[in-house]
Order: sequence, then C-alpha cells, then structure tokens
Amino acid sequence: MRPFRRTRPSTPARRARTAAAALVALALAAGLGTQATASSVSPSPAAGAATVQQWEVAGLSTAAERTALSRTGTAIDEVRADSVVITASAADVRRLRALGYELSALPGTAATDIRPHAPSDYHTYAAAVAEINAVRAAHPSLVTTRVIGRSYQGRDIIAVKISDNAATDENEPEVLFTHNQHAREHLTVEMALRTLSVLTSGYGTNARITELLNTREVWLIPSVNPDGKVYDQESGSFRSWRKNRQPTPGSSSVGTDLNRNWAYRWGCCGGSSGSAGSETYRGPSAESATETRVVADFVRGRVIGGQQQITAHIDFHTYGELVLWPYGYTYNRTGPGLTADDAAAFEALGRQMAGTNGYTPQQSSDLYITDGSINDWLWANQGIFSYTFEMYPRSAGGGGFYPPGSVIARETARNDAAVLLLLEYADCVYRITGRQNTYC
Ligand code: 0X9
Ligand code: CA
Ligand code: CA
Ligand code: ZN
Repeated sequence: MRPFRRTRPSTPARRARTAAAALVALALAAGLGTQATASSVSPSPAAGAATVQQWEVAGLSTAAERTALSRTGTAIDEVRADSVVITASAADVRRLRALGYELSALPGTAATDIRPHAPSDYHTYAAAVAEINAVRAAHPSLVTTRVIGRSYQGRDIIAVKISDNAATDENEPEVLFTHNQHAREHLTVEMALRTLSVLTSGYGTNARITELLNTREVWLIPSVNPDGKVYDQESGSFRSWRKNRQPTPGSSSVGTDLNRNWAYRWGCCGGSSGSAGSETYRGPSAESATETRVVADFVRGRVIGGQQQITAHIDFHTYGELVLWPYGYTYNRTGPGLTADDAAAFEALGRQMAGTNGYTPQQSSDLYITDGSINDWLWANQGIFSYTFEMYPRSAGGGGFYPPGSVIARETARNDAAVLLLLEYADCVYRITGRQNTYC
C-alpha cells in the first residue's frame, strides 16, 4: 500500500535551517568562576545517593563546542546562546574544571531542593498502567494493549494500540509514539496518557479524529524505561536519573543511556560515551540494553510482507521545547539513506509541527552530535520518519526536568495538534513537499 522508496535522484539541498533561537542567558558573564565554591559542590548527600544538580557551563556557543563537551561523556540538558546546562555530580564538576571548563551552579536544582510533586501530579509507572487499562476497558473496540517485553528488572513494557477495530491488524499506516527513554523525563509519560485520552474521547465525537483512527493504527509506548522512572520518582525525592537500571558487567556502574544504544552507527562519532559511569554511556554493544532491544524487536515485528508498517514516529523527551530530526550523528543535512528529498520532507513536517506548538525546529545535530539515537536507527534502518520532541520547559527556570504538576494539562495539550498532523501525513510524509507521486 505504501511502498517505501528512497532511490530517486536528489534535488539540491536547501540550507534553510536557522540557528536555534535559544534563550540568551543574560546573567552569564558575571562571576562564573566564583559562584561554584568547594562548599557548593559538596552539599549533604541525600539518602546515600551521589549529589547531583544542574550547572551552567560557560563559553560554548557552537555545535562543535557543545559536541566537544559531549565527548567527555556529559549529557547536555539545555542549550543556551553562549552556554549549556548540564546535570553533574561533584566528581563530574571536578573533572570538567580540570579540563578547563567554567562551571557555575544553578541554584535550586539539587535533588534535595526539588520539592516532590504532590502524589497525584505525575503518574507513577503503576498508576500510568492502571489508567491505560481503565481507558482500554472503556473503549474495548478502539484500544488494545500488549506487553512487548520486560525491562531489565522485569517490569512490563507496554504498547497501546489505538484504531478502529483495534484487535485486528488492518492495512492502515501505522504511527509510533515512544516516551520516557530517559528516566527523569516524567512529563513525557503524561504526554502518552494525554494522547490516549484525546484519541479515545475524540473518536465518534470529532470528525477529524474519527477519520484518522479509521485510517491509521497508532502505537503508544508510554514508558520505554519503567525501571528508570520508578527509581527516579519513588524514593521520596527525585534522583535526576537518566539511564536504565541495568548494571554494566565488569563495572560497579549502573545504567545505559537508551538513546545512545540503538543499532545505527552506534558509538561512531563522539556522540556517546564508552565509560560505564557516564550519563551518555552507550552500553557494551548496540541493543545491549534490555529496553532498547524490546522496542527494536517490536519495531522489526511491524515489518509485514517485507514492508515496515510504521511510517512516522515521535520520541518524546524533556526539555527545551524543540522539534528535532535526523541525522544526529553528523552535522551534514543529508547522509547515507537520507537524500535531499528526504531531508526536505523531514524539515517541512518538522517545521509545520513546530508551528503548532511554538517549539524550535532544527536538525538534532544543530544542538550537538548524538550517536546511537532512536531517530537515526528508525530512519536509516526502518525508513520511518522519526522525530524527537523536547517538551516543556524551554529552560531550567521553568523547572527543568521537574516542572510543577500544574503545567501538565497545558503542556501536554500543547502537542495535540502536532500529534494529529503527524497522523495526517502518515499515509505519505512526502506529500508535505508535493513529492507523493515520486515516493508513495
Ligand atoms: O540527548 C538526548 O538523547 C536528547 N536530549 S535529552 O536532554 N532529553 O537527553 C536529544 C536527542 C536528540 N538527538 C537525536 N535525536 N539524534
Ligand atoms: Ca483499524
Ligand atoms: Ca496494520
Ligand atoms: Zn531525554
């Protein structure tokens, strides 16, 4: 029905991207070396956990400079005009200062400073599963769930399917949404629950949603990383945890960065770390992380008759208010398997989605190089138009990874239109650049 062909000659690449219009950190210039005193890097540790908090790293304004920082194994939380924000332990801070980086502490960002959300604000993993099951029970012909596998610690990794005749695999374009690869990005699980609610309550009441669900099959994976989510959320205070909870053999470190563990150009390009303790540890091999493997196997399982059924995808993260597209491993706009026509379609749909939510659209490597990301694998290996959304807030001042529960409704609803737009173009993303006759 939707032959996937990417073999036509390229048109000349358009260099239409604008640089990211990141917030200018006005307070940046003053006192960088003086704020981060020894006492501010060694506050009392919480419950035996290594103390981590956010820091601003000064004097970085280009993607190459940010990638150089990434190469030290640092995960970048936020890109500003002339600096970045990172989450770092006291040991990380010492190491980075020894390398010549200027770091200043961002007040109020230590785990001990972040007030736990009210219990009802953000769903726990168990509460999210319970809500999904309740929605399924209320809409049995529209919603099915399947356990696609189990996490390292044995939790169910669930895929929710939403379509007319959901129990039947129909010949309709399939769309995938993944959430919560990174443990602390709890707002993304709320995003999955929001989409589930919008689609199920809109079916039969909203003509556009009804038509979309009659002609598409939607897959939601609300938590790719349930072990990490539970670890981050359920100890009494947040732990700023990013990775999964799988121990690394031959090391005392725990956790692989799932979004550096995908099997396309894994570890190729300085966009991940080979050190087990790093926040961007790529794992000992591609798909070594239990959860990456489970989701990759699910995606491979959507190849039917030699044809990948999933055509479009969003991977939800926080934070930064960005719409990102591949490749992440290279600064180039095109690459193997990514022609100028492909790039034009990625960019056009990315910009149009960003027009609905006010996020900043850009190729992901405009920020910094990442290798082994889900977007690169889904495109290069499976031919799926794959985006990353970095949700609210735009900067650390909005709460970073832990915004108050009062923003959940607004900031998930903010993406409703973009989600529907992706569903609309899932029959043929090239339609957005008028190239459907060539490619679909
Ligand atoms: O670094 C990441 O994995 C994502 N940012 S986050 O702060 N949520 O960790 C961005 C990934 C974007 N890069 C690619 N999609 N290649
Ligand atoms: Ca259907
Ligand atoms: Ca199908
Ligand atoms: Zn993330």
